Amino acid sequence: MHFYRCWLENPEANRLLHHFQQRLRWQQPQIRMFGKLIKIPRMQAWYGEAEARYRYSGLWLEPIPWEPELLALQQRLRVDTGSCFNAVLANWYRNGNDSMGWHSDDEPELGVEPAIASINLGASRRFQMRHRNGAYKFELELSHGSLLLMTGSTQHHWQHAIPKQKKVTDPRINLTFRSIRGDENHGK
Ligand SMILES: O=C(O)CCC(=O)C(=O)O
Ligand SMILES: [Mn+2]
Repeated sequence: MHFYRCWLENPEANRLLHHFQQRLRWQQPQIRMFGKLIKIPRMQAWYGEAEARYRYSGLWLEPIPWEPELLALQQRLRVDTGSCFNAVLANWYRNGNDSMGWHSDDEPELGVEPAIASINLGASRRFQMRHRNGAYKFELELSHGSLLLMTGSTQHHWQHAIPKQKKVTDPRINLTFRSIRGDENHGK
């Protein structure tokens, strides 16, 4: 795992935060939890190449074709990380009441040791990580303009979460770039 605190300069990060808040096609899908349908506690949008269909918390997401600023970030990530991502899940936490529960990004569509590049814009939020064996837990502060790169066996051994932070009033956008394998590769 690598963390780059100042991957984007402040003026660019500010511009992108406003751009994505206004321009992405945000939705608040429902998921089934304990037999009930509930809205996820944040807004979400899935962009990328046509083959990048993704199952996330039991939802099938059809990608919206790349938006120019998302594509520009994808190209920058290819240069900086060497990974070629074909899709991005955008999460908009409107304030500290929005959150994401414990999970790992280990869906079969992502392959065995997925690289995931996570860009942060807006309010700083706590990113918690816990080892599956229960022995270790730590957290990072994901600040405006930072990049978190998760690679190798991270998703296999660790879960992560964004807890609610009642005192946070500002919005945050997180972009997790992923590489989804097409249907023909599933199960191999
Ligand atoms: O908002 C974040 O930093 C985490 C997002 C995340 O874990 C995900 O989209 O799978
Ligand atoms: Mn995740």
